[in-house]
Formats: sequence, structure tokens, C-alpha cells
Amino acid sequence: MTNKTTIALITGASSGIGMATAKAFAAAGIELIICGRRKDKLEALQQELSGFVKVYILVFDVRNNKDVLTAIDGLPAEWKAIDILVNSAGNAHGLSAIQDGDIADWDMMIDANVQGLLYVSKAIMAGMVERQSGHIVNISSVAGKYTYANGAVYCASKKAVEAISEGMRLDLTQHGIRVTNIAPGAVETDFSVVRFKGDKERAAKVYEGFTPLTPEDIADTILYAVKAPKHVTIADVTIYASAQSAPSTIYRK
Ligand code: 8X3
Repeated sequence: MTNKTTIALITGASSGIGMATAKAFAAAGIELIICGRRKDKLEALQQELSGFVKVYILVFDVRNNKDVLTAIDGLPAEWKAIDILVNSAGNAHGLSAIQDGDIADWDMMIDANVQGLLYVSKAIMAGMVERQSGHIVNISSVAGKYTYANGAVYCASKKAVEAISEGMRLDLTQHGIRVTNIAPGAVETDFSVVRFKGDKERAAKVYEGFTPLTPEDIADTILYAVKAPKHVTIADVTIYASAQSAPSTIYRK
């Protein structure tokens, strides 16, 4: 048995849950391949974490399968044996009745949240199967559990993530690969700023009158899942803010 360090690849690492997960993993001694579209953000994170662990940067947009493959196939030999994949890249774009939906917004959500997750996973699963070992953590949403008004396509994209997590678990368990699906509720990140296309005032209202979850709250659970003993799969976790009981049911003071 070798004492190989654990390597995690995290998508969406330049902000929010992805970034918080990178920090939690670094504190736990997990070496990191941090991926995102914004090189400057990734470099700042690399600098912050490199005192703890080795950190490698990959810049790509998960929606571009060619770029995903080129980046992951091009990893140096010492980074190729990825133990943990955290699929955190994804976002909501727009919040409107389906008949008023913007096709570009729909494409963004389906392309990143569903296709992008598949592209990155495809590039990494073969190696995990070969090594008969690995752990995939998919960041879904409470939107994947319940559909809410004005959110049909975002909810659909997250329901797809739920199905992919289930399917991955069915197909990969026999290869020694664990699959964890995490469904966060209201987490205060730039999620709502992106959803409302930069309207910070509207975004702030989403988190008014209650204490929302932080990205660190979600990262704690992800770390717990990957640290669980090898015979334990944390399969599916839904995490609400304590004031929230369904996606659109929030007790505000
Ligand atoms: C984010 C949570 O409730 O806005 O995925 O859909 S919610």
C-alpha cells in the first residue's frame, strides 16, 4: 500500500460552493486541481492555498467538451490519478414563467448544469474505473427535489443532476466508485446575482429576513462525505437553511 496523497478536481472553484470546498479540502490536506473560467480568481485561490497543499489550475468552460478533454487529458502524470471529482460548476439564469423564458438562459443552464457535468465526468470516470476507486460529488439543488414557479428549466437541469447521480451510483458502485449527491437550499453566494443578471438589489432580497446557508456550510458536508470510511457512501444529502422548509417556503422575520 502506497501513501499516495488524495487528489480532488473541483469545477466551479473560482467562486461559491466550489471555492469553499477547495479551501476545506486544502485544510484537510487534499491536493487540488481547481477548475473554472476565470484564471485570475483561480490564481488568487492557488496562491492562498499553496501553503497547505499542491494546487494545479485548469481553465476551461465546462460547456466546451473539447476544452474539457484537452485540459484533463493534458494533466501532468502526477496529477492524472484523480481520487475525487466535485462537480460544482453550474448556475441559474433568469427566473420567469416558462412562456417568457429566454432561450439563451435555458441553453446556459442545460449546457453547464447538465452537459458540462457530463463532459467533465466522462473525462475522469474512465481513470477511476481503471483504478477501481474514486468518489464523485455532484452539486444538485433543492430545485432538483421540487419544482418551483418560474424556475422550470433550472429545476429541470437539477432534476437531471439527481438522475445522473442515481445512474452513476448504479453503474459505478461495482467499480469501487462512490457517488454523493448534495442538494443545497438557499446558499448566499453570487448565485442570485448571476440569476438576476447583475441586479444586486434583487439578489439581496432573496436572503433577506433569515440566515441563509453559507458556501462553507455545504463544503463541510462535502468534506464529511469524502472523509467517510471507504465502506460508507453518503448517497444523498438535502441541506436547507433552518428557516427554509421547501425551495420557496422560507420563514422570514
Ligand atoms: C439554489 C437553490 O432554491 O434557489 O439551487 O433553487 S434554489
